[in-house]
Amino acid sequence: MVRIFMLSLRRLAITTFDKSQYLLGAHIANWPFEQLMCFFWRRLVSSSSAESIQPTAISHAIAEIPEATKYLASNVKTLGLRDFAEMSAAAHRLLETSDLEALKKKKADGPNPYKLDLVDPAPGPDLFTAFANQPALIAIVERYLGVKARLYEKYVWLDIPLEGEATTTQLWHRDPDDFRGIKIFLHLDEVTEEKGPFTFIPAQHSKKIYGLFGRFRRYATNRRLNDEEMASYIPEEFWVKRMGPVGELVLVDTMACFHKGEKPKKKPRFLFSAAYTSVSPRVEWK
Ligand SMILES: O=C(O)CCC(=O)C(=O)O
Repeated sequence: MVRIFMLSLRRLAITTFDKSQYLLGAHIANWPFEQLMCFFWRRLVSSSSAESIQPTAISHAIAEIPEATKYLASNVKTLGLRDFAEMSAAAHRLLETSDLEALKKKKADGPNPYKLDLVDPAPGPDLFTAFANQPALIAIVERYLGVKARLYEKYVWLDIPLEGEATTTQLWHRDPDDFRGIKIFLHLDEVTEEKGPFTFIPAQHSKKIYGLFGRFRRYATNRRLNDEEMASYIPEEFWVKRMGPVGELVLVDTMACFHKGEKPKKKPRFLFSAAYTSVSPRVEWK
C-alpha cells in the first residue's frame, strides 16, 4: 500500500515537473527550482536515507563545473586524474585485439550502428570502471550534483564513418536520465573535425529552447534535431566542438545541454566516456 502510494507520488512529481518545465520553458528551468524539485524528488522516490545521498568526496574537488554553462573543459593532467596511461593503453589493446567486423555486424541493425562498444557499459571490477570512479572525478561531479554521484555506465567507444544520414546520438538531444547528470568525454586519440567530434551547446544557450518543442526531458517524445533545425533556434557560433589531443576531456551536464556526436567523415573517433547521475535517477536503466 505504502509502495503504491509512493509510486503514485513519484508519477505525480514527474508529470508536474515535466509539465511545468514544458509550459514555462527556460524561465522555470533555473537552479533554485531544480534544487527544490531534486530535494522533494529524492525524498519522495528514494528508499535511500538522507545520509546515503550525501556527497562523499566533494571537499576534494579541484575544479568546478560552472552553474551557468554546466560544462567544464579540461585535461587529465590539470584535473590530476590518475591511471590515465594504463586505462588508455588497455583501451588501445582492446582496439587492436577486438573483432571489429563482428562488432559492426552486431550493431548493424541497431539504432546507432556507427558506435562500437569495446567494453560492457555496466560498471564492474575492471580498470575502466576504476578510472571513472576515481575520487578526483567523483568529487567534481558531486560538487556539481550536490548529492552523491553514481556511475551508471562507462564506455570505450569507436565511432566509425558510415554511409547515410545522421541518426540517434548524431542528432541534437538532451539525455533523460535524471534532473542533473554529468557525462565525461575523454579523448583516447586526437580528435579532429573529420573524426566527428562531440559537440554541445552550453546551458545558458540550450535553456532558451527548452520550452519550444517536445516535452521537457522526455526521452520517448523528445524530438531530436538535425543541424539545420538547431541552427534555426541557436546559431552555430554558440556550438562547442570538442577537438584536441589525447587526454583532453569535457564534463557536461547532458540533461541540460543539447549535444550530439558529429558523424565521422573519414576516420573513426576513439573515446572514453562515463555517465553519472544521482543514486536515485529518474530513469532507471535496465
Ligand atoms: O558520441 C558522442 O559524442 C555523443 C554521445 C551522446 O550523445 C550521449 O552519450 O548522450
